[in-house]
Amino acid sequence: MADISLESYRADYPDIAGDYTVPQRWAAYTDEEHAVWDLLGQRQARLLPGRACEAFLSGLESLGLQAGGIPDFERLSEVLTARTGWRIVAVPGLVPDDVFFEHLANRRFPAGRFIRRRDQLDYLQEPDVFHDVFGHVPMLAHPVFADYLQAYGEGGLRAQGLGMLPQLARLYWYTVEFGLLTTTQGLRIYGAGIVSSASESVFALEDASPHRVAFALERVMRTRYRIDDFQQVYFVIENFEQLLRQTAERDFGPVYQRLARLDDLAPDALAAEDQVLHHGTQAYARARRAGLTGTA
Ligand code: HBI
Ligand code: FE
Repeated sequence: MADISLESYRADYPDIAGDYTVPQRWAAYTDEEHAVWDLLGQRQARLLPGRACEAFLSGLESLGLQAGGIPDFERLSEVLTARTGWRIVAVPGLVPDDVFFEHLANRRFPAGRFIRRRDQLDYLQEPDVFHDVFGHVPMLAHPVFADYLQAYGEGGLRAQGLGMLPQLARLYWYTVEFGLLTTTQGLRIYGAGIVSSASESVFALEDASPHRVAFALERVMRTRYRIDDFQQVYFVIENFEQLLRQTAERDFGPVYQRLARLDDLAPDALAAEDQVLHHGTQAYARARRAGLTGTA
């Protein structure tokens, strides 16, 4: 794991604060950086109708995030605060878990300040401003999801010291980043990692390879994940109230006690109690292991 200490960031970000925030310095973005945003935004705007959920699409539209360059966090925060009380703060990249939880618990979403280069449009492990703002911020305009993300941050703060942070990170991963939602029109995406990726926006919904399994809190918290490729399983929620109920005010102590006695599940495993919506072929993952397909 890369060094994410304050000291190591200070070399490139001399004005980093104790909570890892930095000034966005919006005026310093180049025309090329704004053009990369617009290119990514326009590409996703074509793909997402009929794939992303209504809450995401209406947030994207009403916050004006599809084009017009990299947003100014100050102005964006004004609009968002009026809706749900959330603000966007700039950070250099990944921040430590406790810092991340503290921001979320206080309705501040930490967003990377930098943007990927034109030759990295499809693949990036570090969260940049396109992933963080285009991917995450539209959902923060949805009141129930906004409460869920705060509840996740509070749950993280409560869970510190229980030694179960990997399990909590899985909940974030399989909901906030890679979550799917049932609707009367079929499955829709709400996860930021999917909506900010052209290839995964199609794969997550339409490919036969990954499993699609009904969301269950402890099942999700047992499931390892991969950060370097498409997911092998997606978890499907019924609605955002379900997510909020499972997380808000929850005492994670008993959950963790039960989890401590259970083995972790591999990303492609199915469990006996799963409500399987689509039993994946895992053909994509198998081909990747055999080296048959290119890098996504
Ligand atoms: N930092 N900037 C940033 N963005 C994240 O999504 C993030 C992070 N630090 C920790 C983290 N996510 C997760 O691993 C936590 O949910 C545990
Ligand atoms: Fe993210």
